[in-house]
Amino acid sequence: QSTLKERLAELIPAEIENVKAIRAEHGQKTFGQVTVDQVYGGMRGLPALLWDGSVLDPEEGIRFRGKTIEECQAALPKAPGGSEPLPEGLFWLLLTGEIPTPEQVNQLSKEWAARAALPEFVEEIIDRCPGTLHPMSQFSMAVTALNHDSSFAKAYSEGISKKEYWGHTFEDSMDLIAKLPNIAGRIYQNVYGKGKPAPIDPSKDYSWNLAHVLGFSDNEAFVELMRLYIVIHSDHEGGNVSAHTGKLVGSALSDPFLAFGASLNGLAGPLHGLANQEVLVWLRKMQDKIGSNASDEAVKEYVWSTLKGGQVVPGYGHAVLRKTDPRYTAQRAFALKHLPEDPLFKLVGQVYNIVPDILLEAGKAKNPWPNVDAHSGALLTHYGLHQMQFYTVLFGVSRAFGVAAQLIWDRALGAPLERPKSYSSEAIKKMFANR
Ligand code: AMX
Repeated sequence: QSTLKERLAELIPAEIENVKAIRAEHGQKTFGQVTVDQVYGGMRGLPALLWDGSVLDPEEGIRFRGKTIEECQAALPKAPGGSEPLPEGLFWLLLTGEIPTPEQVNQLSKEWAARAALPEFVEEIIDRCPGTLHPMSQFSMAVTALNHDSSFAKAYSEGISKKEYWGHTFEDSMDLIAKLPNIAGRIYQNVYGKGKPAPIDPSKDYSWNLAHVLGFSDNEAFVELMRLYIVIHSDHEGGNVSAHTGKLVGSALSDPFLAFGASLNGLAGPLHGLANQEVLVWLRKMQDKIGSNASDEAVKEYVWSTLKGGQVVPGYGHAVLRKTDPRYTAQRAFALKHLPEDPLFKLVGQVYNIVPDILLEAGKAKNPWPNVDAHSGALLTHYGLHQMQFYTVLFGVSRAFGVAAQLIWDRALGAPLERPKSYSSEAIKKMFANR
């Protein structure tokens, strides 16, 4: 059976031809107009990027290589005795569009475990960070520092042909993904004062090892949660801040460590990945103010006070989605199976019944429904991972899968430097003065 790299090497020539054919036939056609409002409005809806791993439908949500989350749950290989898909298989799917065999997935688990060790100086960087430095800043620093051993950067400086870019990008991407559990584990154990992370077990899968370095691998349900968590957080098409940043920085031929380090800095923003931390902070503040088991009326009043204070309700709304995020629904299904009586899960459900109507009544948000971040913190808290500032790190570990897959394809397809056009307000005024 082929390895992932061998399979990719087989697929790349045909995809290069496919892209050539698309461009020959459709290259001069237009998607439609670009309005001045889109330039001022965060480029919402502007077709501008190629992204093969996943496509986001506003009504239906994400599909990974054409497959919904439920379809991935059904089709991707599972761990022995497990029922959630293994992220190893998802990475294979993102890269190739194909479902791997259990042996191929097993081989990826082994390869990642073999590549997991961190250079000593990276461990020292993490160890020297003050516990008060946000885990996401520590995370991006450590990932950026891995560029020290980048196969791509080394080969590029020695002079390689463009045809060889993807192979080195693949090697770096495999190293990147493989090393993330050790980085995350080290940050977690340092910040929360628990000693050093347990060693990676080469006989186990990636998610088990992630749970292990955090100190939760003896809870099989938590390990299953990590498998589902990584899969659903891995990729959300190309325009979101972390994905687009990785692609943009990679387009300068910065290696995958530099590119993904930049992604993480974007993910660390409260309107993006940090929202999973913000949701828990918000729920805890609510409980402090109105108590646990509060009435619907009290919750409504708290939601209104958030909006009246000029703040967003974290975990709700989305730049593309216009329905409940299927990533939220998948986590809800997990909670109903594993922790139906958990009080925080019940509060998340109560909030779900209340917030959309209020956001609709307030009349600003284009999407009143919950996104992925409205749910994840409650699940992590249930298993004892209650350190909210750490939540976005887990999002980051997952997001590497999607960003890395696209970086490899970008180099395989010879994607050029990104360089869109910007205008000043003065220039825009002049341009449209007589139109
Ligand atoms: N609570 C209150 N107001 C909200 C809101 C929310 N959850 N979602 C949107 N709005 C407001 C916006 O702030 C904006 O107000 P303004 O006109 O005064 O600037 C108005 O509604 C229109 O915004 P929009 O077009 O509906 O959303 P957007 O595409 O500009 O932004 C997002 C999308 C996610 C940033 C926004 O919905 C938000 O801030 N949500 C809360 C934070 C959050 O959950 N982020 C995580 C998103 C998922 C992820 O990336 N991990």
